[in-house]
Amino acid sequence: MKLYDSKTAPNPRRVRVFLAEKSVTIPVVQVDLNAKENRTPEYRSKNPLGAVPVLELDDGTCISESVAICRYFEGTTPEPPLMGVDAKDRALVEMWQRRMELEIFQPIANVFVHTHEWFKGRRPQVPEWGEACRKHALARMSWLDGELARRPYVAGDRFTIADITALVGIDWGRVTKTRIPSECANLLRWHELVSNRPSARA
Ligand SMILES: N[C@@H](CCC(=O)N[C@@H](CS)C(=O)NCC(=O)O)C(=O)O
Repeated sequence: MKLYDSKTAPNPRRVRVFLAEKSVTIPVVQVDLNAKENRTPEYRSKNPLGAVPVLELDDGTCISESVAICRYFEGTTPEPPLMGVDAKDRALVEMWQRRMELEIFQPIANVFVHTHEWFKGRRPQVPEWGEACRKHALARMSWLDGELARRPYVAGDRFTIADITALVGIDWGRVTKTRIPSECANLLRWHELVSNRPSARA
């Protein structure tokens, strides 16, 4: 099997952090997004949407979508569990993972897509929408700060995929100066905690 990755891109980093937590290493193929290697017919035959990451299995099956790839490895390498341990816990981790994706990661992605030079000529840009998403992301960070007053990690007492999604999204925000507000002491404490895990360097 191999992972189609792009070293500086946030979505593949979610998978790399997940794999590092599981101590799983697999062959990696770097896809150069600047050179539009992800737009070639060959790459699109693996993911018609032309995005990284993609996990290609030995039988040729291609799995894209970061969380779907993580789900595969949660099944093949259950320890340590990163997506919940029983029915209730799995549902709660999924709830928090989706909240982190929809309310933190995606708005921060939208700031980048709609305001950053890199996407000029690649996607239609609506800078006003980018700024609205920045406001939304900052408001959601304040909300998350309140949640983290009650527990160490996003979904409870244990590090999970919800922390990975939030960490990668928040780190991505640096590129567009969408940073954790200084008054968010709990979120800053959490960010330091998860950034100090060896997996955060993946
Ligand atoms: N929903 C997908 C998003 C994948 C995605 O948007 N990947 C970005 C890199 S972070 C990409 O390949 N962008 C290249 C492009 O849009 O040209 C996932 O969860 O993996």
